[in-house]
Amino acid sequence: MRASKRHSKRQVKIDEPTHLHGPATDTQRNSQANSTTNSGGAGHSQPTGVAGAFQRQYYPHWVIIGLIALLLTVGYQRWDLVIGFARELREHPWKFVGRCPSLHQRIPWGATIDRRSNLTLEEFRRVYDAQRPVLITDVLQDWGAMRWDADFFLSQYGKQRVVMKAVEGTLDQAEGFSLPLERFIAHRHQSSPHHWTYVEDELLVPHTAELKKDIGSCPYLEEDFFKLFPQEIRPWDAMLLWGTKYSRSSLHIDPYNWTGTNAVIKGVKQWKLYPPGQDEHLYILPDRMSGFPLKSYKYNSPVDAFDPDLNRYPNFVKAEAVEFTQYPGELLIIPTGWFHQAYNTEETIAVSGQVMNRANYRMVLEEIFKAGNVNVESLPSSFSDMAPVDQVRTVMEAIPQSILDEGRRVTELALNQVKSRSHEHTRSTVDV
Ligand SMILES: O=C(O)CCC(=O)C(=O)O
Repeated sequence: MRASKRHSKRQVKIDEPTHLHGPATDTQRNSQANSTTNSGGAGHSQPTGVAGAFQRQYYPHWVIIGLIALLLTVGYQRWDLVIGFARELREHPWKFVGRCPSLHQRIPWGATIDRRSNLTLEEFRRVYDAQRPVLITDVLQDWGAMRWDADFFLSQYGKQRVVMKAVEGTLDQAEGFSLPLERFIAHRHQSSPHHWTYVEDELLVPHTAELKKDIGSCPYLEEDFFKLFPQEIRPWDAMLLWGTKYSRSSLHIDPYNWTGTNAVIKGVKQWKLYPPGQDEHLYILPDRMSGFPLKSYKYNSPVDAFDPDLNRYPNFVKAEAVEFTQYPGELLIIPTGWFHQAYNTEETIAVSGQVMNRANYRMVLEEIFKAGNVNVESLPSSFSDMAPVDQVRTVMEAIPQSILDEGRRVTELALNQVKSRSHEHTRSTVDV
């Protein structure tokens, strides 16, 4: 639940699971997807019917494919070619998606994810950034974080308080706690399918210099416009995710609809990623806000994709996901607009982050506008002609002082909460 995370960044909102966040409602998410292709500046995107747009766009390709198949079978009796093509499409659907720009967001059944090494920045931007998820396999090896394990945390940071989610039953019964990390470590082997715990803490790593420096760089994520945000409202950028076997996030889109990253240090994660345009099958909880000082809609599904209650959520069977496993040393980059949920099949330590760059900044700004943080009318008329960085700077300058003040207050509160030893356990409900 990165949910609280990124924005929350400042508030150790124990009552709001840090990952559970989710990004936008149907129309909103759909509009994000739409704005990927929108040439207008932020604030000019059209928040309507992106799902329909995708369907309209991909339909002609299937007509063409069908005609070719008909020609080959009827005209030339080449069943072998047709069967070979169908097999290839089933086994390597990404290949076909990659060749059809309008299909980028529409994933055929059985699709899985590309694992890439030696990827150039140019190819990352052209093929993946804000379009398709990707697992990068050759970046984390240089990160100091790869040495992190239970002994390391226990000896160095056992007394530090962290935010943890605990479930007895189903995901929607999650409760939040703040407790010393050593208590989680001591009990981390005690889990079962309906009894598990998950440290989802966004403050420990960013506020501990030695841990922070263990988070290395990634050539594809260097451009990050979040660095232009005033400190008070800038999302924390390294959430510690340490879960027992069976632990999981909620099904959500990240705050501000940013591009998310997830680095697995130890353990194994299973993922379900839902391409945009399927909100109607995901039962997105409407009109929910993150609670961050820089407001953002929260796009969360109440469905646990790894244990769906189909009596309550029957349409969920229609949702198509890209499913895959992530191993230690792999960095996942999740495009803006994709609902996602992770499931730790064994005890797993990971770090998540986010990025706002040339590929997704319009969607992020759109979320900031939608949530009513900035008076869009007050932006200069030249706004949509400005370079991306200038647009971001201009919006940041338009953030009201009251939001910055609130950001400062909430940040201090969160840090004090983390430092406080007055309560061994602080408990509250987790809002999936
Ligand atoms: O690894 C996980 O639990 C999922 C994290 C996630 O989705 C997020 O931080 O947004």
